[in-house]
Amino acid sequence: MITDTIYKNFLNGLLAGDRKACSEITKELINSSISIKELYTGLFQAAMYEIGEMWEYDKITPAVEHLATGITEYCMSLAYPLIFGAAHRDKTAIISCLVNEYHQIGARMVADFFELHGWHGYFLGANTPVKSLLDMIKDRKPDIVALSISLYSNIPALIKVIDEIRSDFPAIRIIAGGLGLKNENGIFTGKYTGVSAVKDLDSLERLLDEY
Ligand code: B12
Repeated sequence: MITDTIYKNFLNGLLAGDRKACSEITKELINSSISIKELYTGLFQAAMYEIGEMWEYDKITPAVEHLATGITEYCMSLAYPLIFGAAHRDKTAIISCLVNEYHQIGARMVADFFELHGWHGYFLGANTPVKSLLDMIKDRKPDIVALSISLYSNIPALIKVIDEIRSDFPAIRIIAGGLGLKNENGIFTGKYTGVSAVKDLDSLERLLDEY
C-alpha cells in the first residue's frame, strides 16, 4: 500500500534527484506484493503529474523535471521481472507515441500492461515516424495498435495517423489514450469502426478481458 509518507518520500527523492532513495522505495513496494497498476498509477503517475504542476507554475526548473522523468523510467524497469514473468498468449499489440509526441512514460506503462496480461507488447516509444509505424504493423500483424497522445495540439496528427493506418489496414483494432484526449469524449464515435479512446489502465484491463 502506498501511504502518504511513502508517496512524499518518493516525490522528494525525485525532486532531489536521489535515484537510490527512489529505487529503494520502489523495491520495497514490489517486495510488499503491490499490484503493478497501483505502483504505476498511485506512485509513478501521481508523482509525475505533481512534478508537471510544479513545472507549469515555475516552482521547479525543466532540469529538475528531466531528472525526475529519468528516475521514474528507471524505477519502472525495477518491476520488469514481474511484468515479463506472465505466461504469454498469441496476442500482439504495438504501442506508439505520435510524431512530435515526446511523452513516453504513459505509453510505456500501457505496453507493460499488455505484457502483464500475457500479450506481446511492442513499445515503439516517443516521436515515431508514421511510415515506420506502418511498416511495423505490416511486419508484426498486431491484434491491437495503441496510440498515446499527451498534447491536445497533437489531436489532428492523431486523426491523420489513424486515417493512414485505416487506409492500409482496414480491419485492425486501434485504440488511443493519454492526457491529450482527456476532454475528448466520443471523439471517434460514428467516425470509424474498430477505433476507440481508452481512458485509463482500468478501461484497458476491461478491454483486454474481451480477448
Ligand atoms: C515528463 C514530461 C515531459 C517530458 C517527457 C519525457 C518522457 N520521457 O516522457 C518532456 C520534457 C519531453 C516534455 C515536453 C513537453 N511537455 Co510535458 N510533461 C511531462 C509531465 C511532467 C509528465 C508526463 C508523464 O510522464 N506523466 C505520467 C504518465 C504515466 O501519465 P500519462 O502520460 O497521462 O499516461 C497515463 C494515462 O494518460 C494513460 N495513457 C497514456 N497513453 C495512453 C495510450 C493508451 C492507448 C491508453 C489506453 C492509455 C494511455 O495511461 C497512462 C497510465 O495511467 C507532464 C505532466 C502530466 N500531467 O502528465 C507534462 C505535460 C504532459 N507536458 C506538457 C507540455 C505543454 C509540454 C511541452 C509542450 C513543453 C514545452 N513548452 O516544451 C513539451 C512538448 C514536447 C512534445 N512535443 O511532446 C503539458 C501538456 C498539456 C497538454 N495536454 O497539451 C503537461 C500536462 C504539463 C502541464 N501541466 O502543463 N514533457
